[in-house]
Amino acid sequence: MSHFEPVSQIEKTGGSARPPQLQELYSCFTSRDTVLITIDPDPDAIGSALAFKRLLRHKVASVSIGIIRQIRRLNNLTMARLLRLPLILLQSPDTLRADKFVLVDGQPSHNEFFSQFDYTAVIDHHPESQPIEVPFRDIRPDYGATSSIMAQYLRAAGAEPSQTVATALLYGIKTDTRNFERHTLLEDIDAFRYLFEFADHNILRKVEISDLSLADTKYFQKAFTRKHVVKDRIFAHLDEIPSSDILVEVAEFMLKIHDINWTVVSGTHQGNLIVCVRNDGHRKDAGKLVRRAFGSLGCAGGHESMARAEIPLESLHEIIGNSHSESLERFVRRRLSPFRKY
Ligand SMILES: [Mn+2]
Repeated sequence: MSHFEPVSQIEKTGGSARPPQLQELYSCFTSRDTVLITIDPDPDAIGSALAFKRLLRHKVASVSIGIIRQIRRLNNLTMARLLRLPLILLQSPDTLRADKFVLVDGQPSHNEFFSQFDYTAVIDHHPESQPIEVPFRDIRPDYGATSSIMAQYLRAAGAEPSQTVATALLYGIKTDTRNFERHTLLEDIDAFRYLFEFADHNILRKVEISDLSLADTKYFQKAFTRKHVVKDRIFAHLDEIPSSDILVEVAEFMLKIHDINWTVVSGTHQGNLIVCVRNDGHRKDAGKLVRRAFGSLGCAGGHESMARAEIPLESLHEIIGNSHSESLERFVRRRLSPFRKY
């Protein structure tokens, strides 16, 4: 969950920067407890849960980590596989049995699944959307990642993180702060520096670059075969696509090409033409361009460096007379031509 707007600066320290309340936390658990940590499995949540499990080692009878949905992102699947993460999919009532429940990187009000538990502890960095009444809570909305908070708990407990825990926490911090380009505190950087020497950087690198499935490669092939270069813009139309994610992957990849400052990758999905635009963000406004080009036809918008439009093929039919592949391709290229004046 990312409720943060991008900011391009590192704040010195947050109002909620304070030492972790370790003894208070420990006093909520006894050695007979079986504990279930529930998470929505994104990297920050996974890292935080592993750290919490480490914190409770030898303090309780058992700790398991339950995920409320299957992991689908390929980077996260790669991490789960390479680090052999002990994640249980919470489905049957059987998997939900425990004496105490913990929530990290989320709040009970964030989804219905979480709201069914009586949590003993909640640690999170999202703004408190509804008052959280649990025995132990540590909410620090100014932190870039919950993983940074959890790294502080590990340090306070004198619990050296294993390679697995450190790698997952590091990836959590890198993902949620988008490598410190988004909301970041000095505390996040501090946690990063602390974890760095414990992590497996080969695994981390493989996890970070594992964006593609083998099936995706045919869209790259198509993009390179059908690409049109107009000045510093590259256009590629991929026809029917399984999801718009592949447009993002191709558009971001093609931005690596020297002298290309804009990439425009389009395709059709569920009766819509989807156009994905990327640039380097330097004195450019992709959102504005896309709104001007397509705003009257469907939904269109974005930021300086990234934008997207979705236009129902039905309404396009009226403008271009058909929805043939070549017609759609030409339509996008004309509307986003660097020579077009708006
Ligand atoms: Mn997070």
